[in-house]
Amino acid sequence: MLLDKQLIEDKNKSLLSAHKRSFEFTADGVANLNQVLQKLVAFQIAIPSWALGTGGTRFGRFSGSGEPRNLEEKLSDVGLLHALNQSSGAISLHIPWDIPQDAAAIKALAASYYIKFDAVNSNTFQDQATQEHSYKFGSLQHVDKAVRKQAIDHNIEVIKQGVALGSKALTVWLADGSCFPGQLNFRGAWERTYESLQEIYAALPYDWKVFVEYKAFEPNFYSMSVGDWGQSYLYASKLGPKAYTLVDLGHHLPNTNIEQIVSLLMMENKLAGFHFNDSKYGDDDLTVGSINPYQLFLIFNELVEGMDAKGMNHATDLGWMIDASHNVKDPLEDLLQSIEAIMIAYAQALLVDTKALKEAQAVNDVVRCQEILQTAYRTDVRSLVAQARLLSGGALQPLNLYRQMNIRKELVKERGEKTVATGL
Ligand code: RM4
Ligand code: MN
Ligand code: MN
Repeated sequence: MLLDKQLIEDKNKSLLSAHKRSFEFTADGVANLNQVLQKLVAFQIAIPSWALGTGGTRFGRFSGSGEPRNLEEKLSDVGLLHALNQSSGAISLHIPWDIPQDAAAIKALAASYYIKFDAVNSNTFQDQATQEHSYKFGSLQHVDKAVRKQAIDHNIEVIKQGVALGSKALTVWLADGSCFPGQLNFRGAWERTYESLQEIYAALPYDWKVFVEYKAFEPNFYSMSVGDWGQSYLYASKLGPKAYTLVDLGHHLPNTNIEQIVSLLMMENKLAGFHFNDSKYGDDDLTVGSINPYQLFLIFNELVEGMDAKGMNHATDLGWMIDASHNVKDPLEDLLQSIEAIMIAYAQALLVDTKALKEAQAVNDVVRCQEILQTAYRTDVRSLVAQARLLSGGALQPLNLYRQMNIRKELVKERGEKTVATGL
C-alpha cells in the first residue's frame, strides 16, 4: 500500500493553523531553532523486520490481521511508516526470519520507499529445520567445535546477505549462557565465544562494523555469556576497532543507570548504537517511552552531549533502531508511537542549555543542574517534532492519519485476516 504525498499534504492543510499556533509558542523559546529542526529532519530510526507483526510470549500469541506475509510486504509497511513520519527510513533484517530471495530486487523495492538497510542480525538462538547441530546449549560458546563452526558460518552468511543489500553492520545477539550453577566454565565459555567472534570479525568487509549486544538474562537464567556492557566491552575492545557494544534498553537489570553506560561507552568510542524499547521489569520490549520517558530523555541528553563533545554526526555516527514486540497493539500504531517518543526525547535533549549546565556543575549547584535538565524535559516539544515532519513532507499527525485512513483495514483486505509475520 502506497500513501499518496498529495493526500498527506491535504490532510495537513486542515491542521495547519492550530499547528502553527503551538509551534510558534514553543519555537519562541528555542535559541537555535533552525539547527534543532534540521537535526530532527535528519534523524532516522530503523525498524526491525521482526516487529511488523504481532508478537507473543511463551504463553501464547494473539495474532492480529493483515500482517505482512513476506519481506516485500514488510518493506511496504516500513514504507508506510516512513511516508507518515519521514523518520523511519531504514529497516533491519533478522536472518533467517527474512532472507531476501533476490537482493537486487529487494534493494530496488526498498529504494522506491526511500528505505535503506540498517544492521543485519544473525540468529543462533533458535534451531532451524535445515540445520545439522542444535543450539540448545549455546552457539558461539558451545563446547562442541562443530556447533561453533555452524554458528560462525551462519554469521558469515548473514554478512554476505547484508553486503548484497548495502548494510554496513552485523548485530550479534547471543542467547548463550547457562541455566544452572556448574553447567558452564565461565572462562571456557568466554574464550570460546571470543575465538568464534574473532572468526566473524575477520570476515567483516573493510567498511563494516560488528555490534555485540548484551542482555542480563533470558533465555538463560543463571549466566549469560554476554550479560552486561562490561562483558560486551571486553569482547569489543579485544576484537578491534570495528567492534562495538550495542545497548538494548530492555537488557538491563531494574534501575541500572543506562545513561552512564552510554556516556562511558561513547567516551571510549565503543558505543554502536541502540535498540530502543521500554520496560518495567526486564526485556519487556514495550513501546518506547511508554513506561519511563524521563530515562529516555536522560539517555538522549548523554548521547547529545557525548556526540557533540566528539564532533559526531547525530544522525549517522551511531546506529538507531527500535527493538520492540507488540503483543496487544497494532504493530504499526505501536511503531508510530515509539518513533514519536524517540523524536520527542531527542528534541528535548537538543534543548538542554549545556553551557548553563556546565557552569552549574562546575560550582556544584545541584539544584540548578536539575532545573536545567527538567526545564528541557518539561518543554512540550511535540510541535517541533511535527514541524520537522512538515518540512520533510510527512504528516502532522501520523497516528491520527493512519486511523482516519483505515490503513489496517485496507491491509487486511489486501493480505487477509489470518496472516502471521515471521519473528518472535
Ligand atoms: C533479543 C535481542 C535481539 C533481538 C532478539 C529478537 O532479546 O533484543 O536484539 O534480535 O531478541
Ligand atoms: Mn535487541
Ligand atoms: Mn531483547
